[in-house]
Amino acid sequence: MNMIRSELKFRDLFPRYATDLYPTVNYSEELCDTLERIRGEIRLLARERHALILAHYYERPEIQETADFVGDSLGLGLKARELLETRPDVKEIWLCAVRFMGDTIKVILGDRVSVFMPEFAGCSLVGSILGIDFDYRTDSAEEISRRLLVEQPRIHPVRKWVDEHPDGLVLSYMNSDLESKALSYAVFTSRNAQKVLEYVMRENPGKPIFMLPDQYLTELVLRRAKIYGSTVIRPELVEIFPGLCHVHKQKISPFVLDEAMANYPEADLLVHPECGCAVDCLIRAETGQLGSRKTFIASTQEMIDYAKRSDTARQFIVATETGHVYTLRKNVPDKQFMPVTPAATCEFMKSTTLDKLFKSMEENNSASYEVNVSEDIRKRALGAIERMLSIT
Ligand code: CIZ
Ligand code: SF4
Repeated sequence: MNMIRSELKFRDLFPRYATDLYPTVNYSEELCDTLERIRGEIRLLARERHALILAHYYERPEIQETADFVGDSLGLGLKARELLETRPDVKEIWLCAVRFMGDTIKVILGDRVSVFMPEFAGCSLVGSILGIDFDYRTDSAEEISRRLLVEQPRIHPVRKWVDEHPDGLVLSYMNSDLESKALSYAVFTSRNAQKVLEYVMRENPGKPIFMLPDQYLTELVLRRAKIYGSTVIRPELVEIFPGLCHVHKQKISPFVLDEAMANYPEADLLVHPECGCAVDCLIRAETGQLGSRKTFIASTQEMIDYAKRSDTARQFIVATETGHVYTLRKNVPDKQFMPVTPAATCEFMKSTTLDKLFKSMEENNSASYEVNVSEDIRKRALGAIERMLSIT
């Protein structure tokens, strides 16, 4: 999605759309004006550097309002590919997202465009793959992100699976380390997980498949295939990796969703498949346990499209990372969006601040912010990423 930067001033936007989502930030008029001034400086730097700023939907509101393009991970990948063909003037991409999305963009762009990130932020799903345990109550996001960049398992679990299943195919989520993508047949995101799995099973009948890392997302795709009688997806051939996102699993449990439903008895539900409550929600919706409440379990981009076109519901409970609630409110201003809980924030996505973006772009030598990918792994990962982009 091309989110157009708002004409409204930050002081008119953030107190209205963001205050309840960021209880620790006081979006006072003074702070809004300061952020707006920094945005102005960043826009000047972007022009000087022939740079485009891309951001994920889970980023802070001020980052979303500074970027040239805001999207989900698939949208960001497609945007990168489009730039290759249409914007020879662009020399740099500054990406505000998690590192694993940055790797993917770099693989797509190769040497043509330099990719920078103000923060090499991690993701708990990648920690699940690499078998690195964290305590999110005590370990800082910076420390976890740093460990995810340097620590490697002695034997990569995907390599082990590939060695044990010579005819098997790996499908890895966008939020996976680059080695997993390099060992994969195709990458997928929450927007196209079902489509990619269907495509792969149709093209490779009977082959075992390893789908990683988010357990709930995979379970949801398989459960849906059973409920709706898919003639292509054969769940018995799919091995589920037991990875989980700590935000969606721990902070958005069935209990948390029930509490939000009690508070908003009329609201429909927008639920992300990574949530701890997603499969439960699908079953309850299918068996009529949610009454007249409509339930839409989908990716961030699909939530926006659905909320825009829905002509019955006026109120939605949003079960995903809180950054996206801002995006929904901003894009669909005639409807009301409530976070399932304001606690569902991802410290990795939030570790990119406007100040960090400004300081990293301002430095003469931005090399320490550059995303570098060796040519060997780039070549190995490109096929799986391109396959996903071509299926979509
Ligand atoms: O694919 C993405 O960008 C993520 C992480 C979530 C979503 O549903 O879009
Ligand atoms: Fe990773 Fe979860 Fe944060 Fe998304 S919300 S970036 S899956 S830790």
